[in-house]
Formats: sequence, structure tokens, C-alpha cells
Amino acid sequence: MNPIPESVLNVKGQTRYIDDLPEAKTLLHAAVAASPCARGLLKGVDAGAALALHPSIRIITAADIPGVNQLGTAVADEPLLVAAGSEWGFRGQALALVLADSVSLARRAAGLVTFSFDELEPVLDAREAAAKGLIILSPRTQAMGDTAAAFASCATVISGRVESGGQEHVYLETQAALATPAEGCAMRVISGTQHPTGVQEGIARVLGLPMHLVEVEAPRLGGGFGGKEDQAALWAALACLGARVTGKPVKLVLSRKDDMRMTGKRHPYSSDFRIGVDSGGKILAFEADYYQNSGAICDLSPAILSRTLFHAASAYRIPNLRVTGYMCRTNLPPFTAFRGFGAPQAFFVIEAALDAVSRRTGIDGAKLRRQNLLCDGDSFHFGMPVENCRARLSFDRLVEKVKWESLRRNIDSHNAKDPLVKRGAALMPICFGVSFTKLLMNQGGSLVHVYKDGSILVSTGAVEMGQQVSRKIARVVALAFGVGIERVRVERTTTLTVANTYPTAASTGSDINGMAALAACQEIRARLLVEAATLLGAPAPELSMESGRVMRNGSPTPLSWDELVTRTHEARIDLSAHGFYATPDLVYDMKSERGSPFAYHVYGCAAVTASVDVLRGTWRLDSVSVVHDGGESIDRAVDIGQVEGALAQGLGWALLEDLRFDEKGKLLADTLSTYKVPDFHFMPEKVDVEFLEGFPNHRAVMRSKAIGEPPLVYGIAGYFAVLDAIAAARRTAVGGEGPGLYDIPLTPEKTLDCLMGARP
Ligand code: MTE
Ligand code: LUZ
Ligand code: MOS
Repeated sequence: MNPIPESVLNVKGQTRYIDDLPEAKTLLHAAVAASPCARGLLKGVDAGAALALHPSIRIITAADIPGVNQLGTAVADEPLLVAAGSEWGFRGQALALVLADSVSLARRAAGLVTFSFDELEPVLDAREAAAKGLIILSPRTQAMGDTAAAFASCATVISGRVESGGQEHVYLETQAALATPAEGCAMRVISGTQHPTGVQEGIARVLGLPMHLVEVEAPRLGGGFGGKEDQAALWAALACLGARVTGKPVKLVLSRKDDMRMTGKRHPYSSDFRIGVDSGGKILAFEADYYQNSGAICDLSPAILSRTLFHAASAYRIPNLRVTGYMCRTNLPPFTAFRGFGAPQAFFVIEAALDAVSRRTGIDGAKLRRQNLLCDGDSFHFGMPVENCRARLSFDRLVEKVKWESLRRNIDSHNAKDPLVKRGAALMPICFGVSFTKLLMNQGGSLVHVYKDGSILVSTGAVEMGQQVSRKIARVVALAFGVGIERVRVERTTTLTVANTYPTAASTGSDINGMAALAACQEIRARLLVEAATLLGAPAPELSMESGRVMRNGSPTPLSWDELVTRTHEARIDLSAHGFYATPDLVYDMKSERGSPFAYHVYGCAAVTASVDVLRGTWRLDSVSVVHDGGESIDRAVDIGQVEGALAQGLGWALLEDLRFDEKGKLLADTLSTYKVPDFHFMPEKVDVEFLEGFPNHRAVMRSKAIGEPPLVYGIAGYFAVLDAIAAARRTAVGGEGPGLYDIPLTPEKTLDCLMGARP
């Protein structure tokens, strides 16, 4: 019997998530008692009412932590539980852990825990925080050329402000962990994390244990999208703390509402730009200040800001550029990794600037963008040379495919006739750097066993969260051994098999772990071929493995995979190997902000068309066309799924998902009945994804390209398509050059305001 592909289990609802695992008889359930306002000084915890509820109830506070009460890595600002005498920084921060012998009891008891505290004045706005000096670390600037001199010579200079909102991850499986005390002081935890080693490190710190006493397993996640890159550690560490204090297994699964209120989301940004072009529309200078709303805790904000700065110019050649980012500490939940990781926010700013130029100068948006695209021989503003650039290639292919000019003409003639429904279109390129922006993180390991019956087991640091990294790794391994994919099983990720890993993130899961798996396979393969050479009496260099058989100079020999494996084992040769991969050629100097931080870039281009109902302000997406540079795909079906999923998330961020807090820092839409996410009906009927064919990428495993995050950015074109339709309505209604509203998400409410001239 062969392994059942996990996609089949998913479709049948048979995948087991953490909350589906069998429960031990002694299991305790946990819930979190959280801070009741955005900023406060904790004076005491009153557990009386909660404890009175049921004898099984236990309340655990910061005083019970045996090790260090700190999870923060870049900055020590993330207590596991806020201690009495300390301040908390956002509404929903963990103050106490409640245990009980049922989930409902634990949750009810958590609601009964009360706190004595002084309420303090919160700061919610990024610019206000910056003005008050509430900046995490220091501002960071990247620059090239001389913007001041360049602006002086521009025919047109425009400045503007750009806002983009946050975004809730809405992974199907909420944050979850199951901790079990093991022999000695050891702790075993199953955690819904993208970063098992990070969780292991955090638990070791708070429990005061060496890492080898903490085992972290990440089974298949019900989605992560970045939300479990850093922020799974808190819940896993809390479960472990409960398990340590009681000596019993503890499960902590957040309710949807708690997950929405207590965990981080995509960072909102508020940015200022200044752009200058010559009379033909060539960009001469660009400046931007990005005020990142980092929330109350540093978390991954520095890495996210760094990706913003690296993507400030998108796929455009800008000879004079100066961009600065500020991490503004506010009293909102700690904003964190979310697919795109700071890049979408930067893309929106430069696209807004180009939109403003196009509207002011009358230069067609596509022409303006085309003439400013990067080419080989250029360099990025941080000094990395542009190589194997596919910006123009994908742009031109898309323009041809959607027949951009006639599409525009059709829209214009429709708009001239129809006063009630206006149509719009937009087109944009992408250029996304692949690698963790922090050099250290670009490494990974694997462990491969070939069992004596010829079946193969692979472990890597990659966490499966629906992106099918396991399937890709299985493909790589199957190809390395020349066997069918059904021979290969990819194990769930644990710190026992592969140590010192980094998160499955930055779209590098298959790049790094696929390479690490390949390295191990090559070692075993070489041993097998030596044995094959002996068995066949042939020189090893003439031998290879294909279709489950040893080949000699490309022709089949009588020696099958199964037999070769058996014979090699009988010869007492090791059929296991550990593999390691560190992405080569990465260099970066933070002081001079110069270097090559990425292994390569992903290019592509998207066009979106939309219609706006002028009386209601509602919009509809009509079509999306994408030409994407995906290298030689390891699995085309998976890659199409990734593009479509990322696109939906990007369009949702740009148009639909309205993450709003009230003036006291309370999340307003904290359920899935009030927080709208993109669904089947939201997506346009026509989604056309084409991959550039015949462009292998020699800098990743099997000449592929990372796929997970870059296509999310295409969603921004949806924003500009709706804006274009609004502009058409305003031209006919009031004349003039249309709106300069650069404020994500462009919800129907905002659209209506804009149509009525209530917004700029
Ligand atoms: N696809 C699914 N189905 N679920 C996810 O959680 N996460 C995305 C992307 N695609 C995600 C997904 C994010 S944020 C990243 S970084 C990549 O997958 C991570 O996986 P990879 O590096 O293996 O592509
Ligand atoms: N995580 C990270 C990421 O730590 N560094 C990155 O550069 C990155 N990029 C995208 C998504 N997650
Ligand atoms: Mo993805 S934001 O790198 O987890």
C-alpha cells in the first residue's frame, strides 16, 4: 500500500490537526486570561471567582515561570505572561493561564479572572508614535544617487501620502499546542508552528532547560501564512508552562475570537512619497518614508521593514532613491509576518506614485511603467546587480495576451455610454527577492533513510502548511533516486530529526529544504552506485538510476532499485544520510546598506479589470490575467494553486479586508461574521495564470523558483482597477483628473465616498 497523498486526506476532511489528536485521560485544557484594555500597569490578579467555578481549575501567572519570562529575540519586549508591576502593551495580551479539565470550563474561568490595574493612555497611530519618539530600534535608510539634485531637474514632481491597512491571517486552524511532560525534565510539544526550532528555543528559555530536553513537532498546519512564523511560540510555551506546573499534558487551542484578538496580523503602513520624472516619464528620483505600525512588541518588525526597503523600487529602474523606514511602537497587537512580509506595502507606495504621475502627466500607465522597467545590467538600489531579469519579458507577454490597448479602448467606449456602471483596468509588474533578509536564516537540513525494502523516508526542517512543500520535496527525492514518488514519504517536522532550522517562510521552503534533501540523497545515491558497479562489473561513472532501475550509459540493466537496495544493505553499507544546504553567494553589509541579500528575484506581471456600480459604490472584479516567472516548476498544479491563493489574499487585502480598531485599541471585527475574507464569489470568474516557459532558474532546486509569496502582490492591481473605474465616473460626473486616493483597502464604503467626492 502506498502513502495516501495528503491532498486527498484534506479533501476528505481526514487530515488530523492538533485539536483532532487523541487525548490523554489526564489532559488539561488551557485558556488565556488577557488584558482588558490597550495599555495598563498590572497590579494584581484576582482568581477567586474563576477558582470557585470548579475544583479542576488552576491559575498560572508570571510568578510560576521557572526560567526567564521572555520570548523576544531582537528586543526583549515579549514576556510570556505579563508580571505584576509591569505594563502590558495591547488589548488581548496574556496575563494569566487558566487550566481545567474541559475546554468550556477553562474558557469560562478565563473570563472570570479579574485584574487590578492602572489604565494608561494608549498610542494607536504610527505617526503619532513616531512623533512621540516611540520607535523600535532606529530608523533605517537605504539610498542611491543624489535625490535632491535629481528632483531639481525633473519636469514633474509629485508628493503624496499612502495608507495600507492590516490583514488577519484567517488560517483555518487557529493557534494550537499540545504539551506533554516526558521523563526527567524533558518536554514534548506538538505545536502549530512554521518554526519548530524557534518554539524549542522559546520553551527552553522560559522553562530554564537546555534545548535537548525540549522536543518540538510541527504536524501539518491548517495554514500559517506567516502568522505562525514567530507567534506560535507563545502558545506552545504557555502549554509547556502549564504542563510543567501540573505535571500533566496540557492542550491550548485558541478560539477563533481569541485568535483574532490576541495574535498579530499584517503591519499597517502610513507612508509619504515624492517622485520626479522627466518630460517623457522616465523616473529620475524617488523618496519615501514608511511609518510601519509595529504594534506593541518588536516581533519580526525589523525583518519586515527591511523587506519593505529592499522592495521600494519594485521592478523599476530608479537612479536616485532614498527610502527610510520607522518601526513605530503602538498599543495594538504585535503585527507580524504575513505573506509578502513588508513587500506589498512598498509595492503599493511606488505603484501609487506612478499612478499619480500618470494622472498628472496624462502618460498612459502601461507606457509609463514599461519604459521604467529594470533590465539586466542595471543594479538594485542596494547594489545587487540585476541578472536574468524577466520584467520586460513578462510585461510584454501580458500586454500581448490581454490585448491591453484594445482592452483599454473597449473600457473607454463602454464608459462613454454607461453612466451607471464604470469599468476600469490596471496593470502592474512585480519583482520579489527570494531569501531571508537575515543571512543567518538561509540554511537548512535533512535526514534521509532508505529502508531495506526500497521505501524512502525524508525529514527536513520544512513545515507543511498546505503549500505542498512535502510534495515538492518528495518529487526532488524521487527524481534523485530515479524512483516513483509513491516510494517516498515525507515525515512531519520535528527537532529530533533535523536540528537548528529556520522557519518555513520567505517562500524558501522548497528552495532550502529541497536542496538539503537532495544533498542527502546524492550521498546515498553515490554509495548505491558503487555497489551497483560491483554487482554489474561496470564502472560507476557509466551508471545512473531511472524508472526504478540502474541504467548503464542510459540503457536499462537487469538491476532494479529494490534489488540494489537489498544488496547494498547486505554489503553492510549505510542507507541513511544527513544533508545540509546554505544558500550560496549571499552578502550584505548593514552599515553601508550594500550587498546581494537575495539568491534571485521572481518577476511577473498582472492585469486586472473591474466594474464599479456608481450609485452603490459596490465593485466587482471582472478578470485577472497573470504572466508569472516560475522557473521550471517542480509541480505545476501546486504552483497554479499557490498563485491563485496568493492572488485571492492580495485582492482581499487591497479591496475587502477591513482590519479596524476603535479609538481605545479594541479590534472591531473579531469574528468571521464581521471580518470579510475573499471567497469564491469575490474572485473574478476569469482568472488566467500563465507561466513563462523555457526560463530555468539555476539558483534553486531543480531549476525552480519560489512561489509562495510573490503573487500576492498582484492583488494591488485590483485596487488600481477599481480606482480607475472611480476616476472614469468622476471624470464624467465632475470633470477633473480623478482621485488620488491611495488607501488600502478600497472597500465599497470608501468607493462610495470617493464617487461622491467626499475623499480626495
Ligand atoms: N499556502 C497555503 N496553502 N498555506 C499557507 O499557510 N503560506 C504562504 C505560502 N503559501 C501558505 C501557503 C507563505 S506566507 C509562505 S512564506 C510560503 O507558503 C511558505 O512555504 P514555501 O516556502 O514552502 O513556499
Ligand atoms: N521571514 C524572515 C520572512 O524572517 N525574513 C524574511 O526575509 C522573510 N521574508 C518573507 C517572509 N518571511
Ligand atoms: Mo511567509 S510570511 O514567509 O510565512
